[in-house]
Amino acid sequence: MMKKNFYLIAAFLGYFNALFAAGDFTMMKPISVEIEMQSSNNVHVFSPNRIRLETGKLYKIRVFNNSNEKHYFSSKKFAKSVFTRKVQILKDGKKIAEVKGIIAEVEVFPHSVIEWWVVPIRTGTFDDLHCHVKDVRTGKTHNQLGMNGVISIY
Ligand SMILES: [Cu+2]
Repeated sequence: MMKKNFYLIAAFLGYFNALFAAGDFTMMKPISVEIEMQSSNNVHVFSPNRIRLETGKLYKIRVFNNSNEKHYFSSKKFAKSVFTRKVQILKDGKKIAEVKGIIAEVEVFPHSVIEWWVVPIRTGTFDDLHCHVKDVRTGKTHNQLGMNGVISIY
């Protein structure tokens, strides 16, 4: 699987170089997509819970957690279908860190925001977006309580 991803990324970078030979990929402007992690009592949701992206474009997926609990933004199918440029971690609206490399999922702490910068490289409809944090009162996962969604790449 790792090898397959490597070839996909290599193919993508080759394609990208051919398209923007005179440009600089790192200077490309991202398209901002905002997703809020919401939770109160027994309701846990991603808003929106349907996300639509296109291959070959750079996205800055801003994941906000304004709730009092931590949440995961986890979709293995999505993670395997994008090239991650970086994950930016913000504190009080200011960047405090950038993480680079292959990212499988992100966890966002209460009242925090992260930015997952990606370029989708494979099309598909990925129905495995979920949060696997366990709710202590009900014993159910946030996924079971509604915190899930679908990411489509065209
Ligand atoms: Cu959650």
